[in-house]
Amino acid sequence: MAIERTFSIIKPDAVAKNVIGKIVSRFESNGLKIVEMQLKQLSREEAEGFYAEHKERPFFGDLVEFMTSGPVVVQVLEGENAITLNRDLMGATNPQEAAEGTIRRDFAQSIDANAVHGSDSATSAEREIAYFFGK
Ligand code: RTP
Ligand code: MG
Repeated sequence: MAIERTFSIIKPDAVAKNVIGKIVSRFESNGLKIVEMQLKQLSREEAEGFYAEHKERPFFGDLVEFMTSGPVVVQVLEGENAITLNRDLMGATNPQEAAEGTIRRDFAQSIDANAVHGSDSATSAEREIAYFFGK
């Protein structure tokens, strides 16, 4: 299995709840290494550009509003099968549908405030890492 990199965001709800450490612990104890990390306030332009694929969706405005409502942690995770492993650790987009033991089940309250973002493919990971951290 190849070593991969994926992009992750700890969203404003989880930062506000003081669970950055608990979420990072989930990554580390499952074999993912933090290779880049920054606490930052996203601007509207940064959030809109990041979620450009959802521009036409009805929830886009709320999503951008939420992602700029407070600081986030942007990070790059590295490990075997990192992209799929991170998605598995996160759980379903809607925390009510997320499996037991997943980050969203344990720390998220709603489909909007759902604690974490993770790249959904190798192509997305490459774009998202470059978007925040350059090459
Ligand atoms: P993410 O991109 O944040 O990792 O989440 P995801 O892949 O699980 O979900 P995605 O379909 O990419 O949607 C991005 C974010 O938009 C919000 N969303 N709201 N109200 C809705 O129906 C709805 N659908 C999606 C969620 O916060 C989701 O994480
Ligand atoms: Mg997504």
